[in-house]
Amino acid sequence: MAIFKKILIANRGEIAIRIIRACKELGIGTVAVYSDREKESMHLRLADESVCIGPANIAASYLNIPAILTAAELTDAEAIHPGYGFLAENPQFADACFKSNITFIGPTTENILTGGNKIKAKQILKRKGVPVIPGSDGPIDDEKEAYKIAKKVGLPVIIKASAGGGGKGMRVVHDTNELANAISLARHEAITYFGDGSLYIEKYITNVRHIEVQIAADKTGNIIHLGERDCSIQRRHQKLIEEAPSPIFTEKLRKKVGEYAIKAAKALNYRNVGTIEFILDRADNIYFMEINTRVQVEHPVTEMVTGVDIIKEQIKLAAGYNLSVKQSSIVINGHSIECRVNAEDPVTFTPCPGKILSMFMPGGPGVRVDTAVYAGYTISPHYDSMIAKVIVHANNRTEAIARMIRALDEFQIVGIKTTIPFHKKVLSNPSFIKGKFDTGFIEELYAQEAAQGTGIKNILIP
Ligand code: MV4
Repeated sequence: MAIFKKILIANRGEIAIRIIRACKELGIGTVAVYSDREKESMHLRLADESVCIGPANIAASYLNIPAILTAAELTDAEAIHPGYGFLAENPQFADACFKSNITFIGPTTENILTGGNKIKAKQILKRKGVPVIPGSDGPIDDEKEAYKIAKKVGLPVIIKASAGGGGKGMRVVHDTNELANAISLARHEAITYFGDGSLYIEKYITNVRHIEVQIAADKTGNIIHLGERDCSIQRRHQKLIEEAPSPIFTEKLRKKVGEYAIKAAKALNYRNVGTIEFILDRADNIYFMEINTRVQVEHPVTEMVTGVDIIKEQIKLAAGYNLSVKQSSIVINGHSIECRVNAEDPVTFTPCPGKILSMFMPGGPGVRVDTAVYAGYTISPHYDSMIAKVIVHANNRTEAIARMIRALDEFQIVGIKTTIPFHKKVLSNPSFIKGKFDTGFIEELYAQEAAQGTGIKNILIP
């Protein structure tokens, strides 16, 4: 078996560059794709070749399956890495690659389909003994059925779209009077956004932490997990700070959740790299939530604490190699934190695209910056607002926090607003420092400050 000679990267920004870096270290040629208004993008300069796939409108370029397959055929690329977002979890794309005799660097089409069908995934895992949240065992047909389940599991409950995920198409219900309305609104949303109105209902668990486990599986069915990431610091389902390991995890809990993740991957006949998402309640109960069938934005924190290059491993697995590491040699070393720096107002989170006039990037011991921007680059409103990931690694969480504050202090960006002041504020918050937070932390912080009338603006802007 041989590694690929050439890979096309069907993405842009920092993740395209992250993939190009892995390819270069593996001796693989790279093809970048870009839209016609992106001639200044760094991923084009770093790749061996580049192909324009259409106009800036993402539907016509980064989501344009025929254009991307044509680019791969024209350049003789043997495989396509989709990165995250865009076509990464599109089963039609994975299937189209397969039919064009191009390797899709990711799991099987079947894995992607199951990951996108939350009802089916939950049913499979429940049968195999992975803990799931009490609720409907399949899709709910009407409010009568939903009412029965709400009575059984107790209020509040949550209505979720089977095709949803990442917080889209969900509705929390606190009173049975609201059930009928919530179902019809959720159904309408699910049909509009996902083209599938299937809904399910669960007990709504409050004050949860978002815990996800990185897994990797080879074609022989060997599966390993690389420990957990705690992604509870988020706002409106947009993750802002992630860390590994979780500050509240014990070795015992890690072992348990790791075993659930491996059990889940086995049950799904999973291949390549992926993430099993869980929620952890205040009593340390852990429940399966979703499967993410892609490499995630926050994968670097796991790389820092395990020493495993997840992208290189992903490419090698797609080429047919077996896992390069055994579970017994995975050790969690120190602590890693990632801050997503967005081109947004640090108070309102409104996107602020524009030109970076000058910039200085942090460095020094234990600091990694994954980015595609540079001084003189203009951030386009066509793409998402994440412009850099600052990742630190240190011996322990206290040192990692100090290192992140130091790195963000060094980071100079002139010309656009960024979320750096927001991150500095969270990193010095006593509850964050103690590791005492849940997915409601950011919203609560903002509500508190509004109530105190301190005006977060005055605190945030130095
Ligand atoms: C839940 C929940 C509480 N109870 N389900 C949000 C995104 C999707 N992955 C699942 N989500 C949740 N599902 C039950 N039954 C709370 C959330 C949730 C959440 C989960 C992970 C990270 C952030 C979150 C923020 C709000 C709600």
